[in-house]
Amino acid sequence: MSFKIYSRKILILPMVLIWVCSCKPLYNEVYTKPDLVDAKPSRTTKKLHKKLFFSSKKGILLGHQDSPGYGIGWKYNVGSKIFESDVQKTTGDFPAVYGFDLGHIEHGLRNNLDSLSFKAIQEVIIEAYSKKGIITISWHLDNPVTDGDSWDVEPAVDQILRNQEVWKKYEDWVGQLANFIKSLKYRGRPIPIVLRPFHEMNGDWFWWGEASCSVQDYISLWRKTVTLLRDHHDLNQILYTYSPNIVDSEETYLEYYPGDEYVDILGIDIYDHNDSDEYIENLQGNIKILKKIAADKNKLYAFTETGFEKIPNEEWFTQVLYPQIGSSGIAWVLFWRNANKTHHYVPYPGHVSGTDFLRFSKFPEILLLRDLQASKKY
Ligand code: BMA
Repeated sequence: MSFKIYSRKILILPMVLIWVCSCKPLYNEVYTKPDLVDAKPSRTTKKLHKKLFFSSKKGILLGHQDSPGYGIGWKYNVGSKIFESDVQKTTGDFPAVYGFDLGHIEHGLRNNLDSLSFKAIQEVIIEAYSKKGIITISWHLDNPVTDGDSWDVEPAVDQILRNQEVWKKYEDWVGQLANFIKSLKYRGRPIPIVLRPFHEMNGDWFWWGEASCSVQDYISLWRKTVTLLRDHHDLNQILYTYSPNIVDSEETYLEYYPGDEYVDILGIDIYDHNDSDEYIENLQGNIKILKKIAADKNKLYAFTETGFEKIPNEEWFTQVLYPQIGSSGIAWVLFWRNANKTHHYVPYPGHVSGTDFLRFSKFPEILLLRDLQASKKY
């Protein structure tokens, strides 16, 4: 090796190092094969994970619950194939992420718990996916012991795990869920979904919550549910997301954590209830916690539910939310559903926060459907 070449290498090496370090993201920018909950994920699922990885380097995907299902003053008609969204009506573009809830699928009913038909959900999911949208599903299932709803906090997890009859019933319910997920296909291929089971477990309002079951039982329920979906029903199109409600430390975040091999994405649900600084403080603290754990575990992280009901603060999106999440590395933010004029989380035409939401949607880090459609990488 001549001295000339050697010295050139000496010069190049530090420059490369400086360049690499200056681009260093929150965690490894190079996409390495992830250890997913499913060791044999469908090709579409692998693609989805990769897409979320690269889009999260660019910005945060805007999501909305039930977006093409209904909005203020309109509802999707089965068979119509008319794709609408209050997000589109106020920003000119559709959401990148589409949330749906499968509560009541367990009973084989026609409609979900919010009166949206499963047929409608199936049709709009296929349509959203065909447009390059990302699908996330939650499940507000009823209490299998009392047949009350998700908010019936009568203990049930203990019995699911230890009472044969209740276990059998639960198994059947998961079977109904699995059948619906299996029906989600596009061009013959499975539509990948981000599943967010048993969310907000550290709150006391669901039967799988802290007031109604032990940590160990919660973890067993999660693991058994994954095993049923993945191994018994052979569903290979799911990324599993763990979504506690606000936490105050890394320890509390991980209290109910089912384990690295049972979770693909780390989520958090936080709402603004009173337009005070509390929400901002909660976001700052919780995003820091989420980022730290995600970096340690090398997992993606997302803001799996948020919003300010009715959005009475006309600058909430740009002044309250955006400064906290803009450069957070969060993969997506999901606003809750637009049920009616007293229960909605994104503006509709004529809404007092419409202009602000439009401004929010135009920030370069806020990614909508067209951004997904335009990118080759995600
Ligand atoms: C809650 C409310 C309820 C709804 C439930 C499940 O936050 O929106 O009206 O039934 O989510 O979607």
